[in-house]
Amino acid sequence: MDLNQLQERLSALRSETVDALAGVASMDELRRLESQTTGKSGTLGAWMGTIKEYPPDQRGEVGKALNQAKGELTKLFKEAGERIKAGAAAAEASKASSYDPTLPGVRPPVGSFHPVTLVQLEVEDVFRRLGFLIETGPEMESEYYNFEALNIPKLHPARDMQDTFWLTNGKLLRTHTSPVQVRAMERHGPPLRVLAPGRCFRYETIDASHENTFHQVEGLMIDRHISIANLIAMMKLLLREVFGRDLKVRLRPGYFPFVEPGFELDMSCLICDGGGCATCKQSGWIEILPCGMVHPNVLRAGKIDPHEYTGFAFGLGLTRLAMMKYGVADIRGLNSGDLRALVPATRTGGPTLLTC
Ligand code: FA5
Repeated sequence: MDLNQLQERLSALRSETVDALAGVASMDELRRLESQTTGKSGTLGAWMGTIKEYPPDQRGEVGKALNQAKGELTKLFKEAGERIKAGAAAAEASKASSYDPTLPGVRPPVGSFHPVTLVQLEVEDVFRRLGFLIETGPEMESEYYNFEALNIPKLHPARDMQDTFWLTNGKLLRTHTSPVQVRAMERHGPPLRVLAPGRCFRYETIDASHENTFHQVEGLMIDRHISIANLIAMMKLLLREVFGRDLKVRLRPGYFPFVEPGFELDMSCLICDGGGCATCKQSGWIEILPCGMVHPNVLRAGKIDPHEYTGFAFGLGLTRLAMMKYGVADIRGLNSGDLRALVPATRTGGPTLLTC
């Protein structure tokens, strides 16, 4: 194109840009248009690259025309940018002034602790008041603490009572919270009052009352002259505090190698009121609190003299306790991640409601 044609095109580009800018409402759009017009690969940028194609005596004129157009266009883009920014600020200001503090607020979503956590906190509370220490132990446990120190040597048939997840490093996932007993004896020595809540794992068939991952709370009290009477009083107190009333319970002999004598404390199933249902396997009773007097071999493993000290221990099924307290008929609901499982706990007013 010759110089005259270039000048006509520059003037057309100027008026097209003015028209286009009138419809631009955002900074993003503005930047896009600017780059298409004055950017290196935009219309004007391309024309700038043609200066050397003009005869030498016209190049000065061409360059001057192009630079003048670029200056004018740049000014137009700058003014449009200021206009857009001022518009956005005004819109923000008007939004702020339309805020009505008398309108009702929007209720934030609230959550609750998991039912098992709620019951655990309650149990901890009861025992803390009685001077118990809250202890934890490892979930990946050694064979020694999970079995041998608890008077369950290798090849002892009692190992079959708790189907075990063995790990490739020779350790195992603890099958109960009882390993914390000997760990606590070693750490603190007698006299001793310890409560150890935690997760346990068993390789077993899952049904309405059995999961392969569940929670227990271990309790251990060792002192001079501790007797079965102390054990029974403590178990009754625990259930009364958690349920807020006396419950129908039954105590029957139970075998656990780490206690002698051993007991099973069952509570009447609160899902069916003792009538029989899938949760209690139609028996009307839920196994919840096995317990007993600590076996002398276990005291010895914990470096405590059984001639001087006696003690009791219990292994509360915390997940089942949560099911009874909050009316959860199937244990699988509690581990499923289904938020509806939390609703009963929220309704009965857990100790803390968390704002998400
Ligand atoms: C034990 O685990 C013993 N360590 C308890 C104990 C401690 C006895 C101290 C004496 C002295 P048991 O296997 O019965 O015992 O489990 C204890 C409780 O854990 C049961 O009563 C039950 O409430 C709960 N439980 C056991 N297996 C499961 C499971 N698969 N799913 C949910 N809860 C379970």
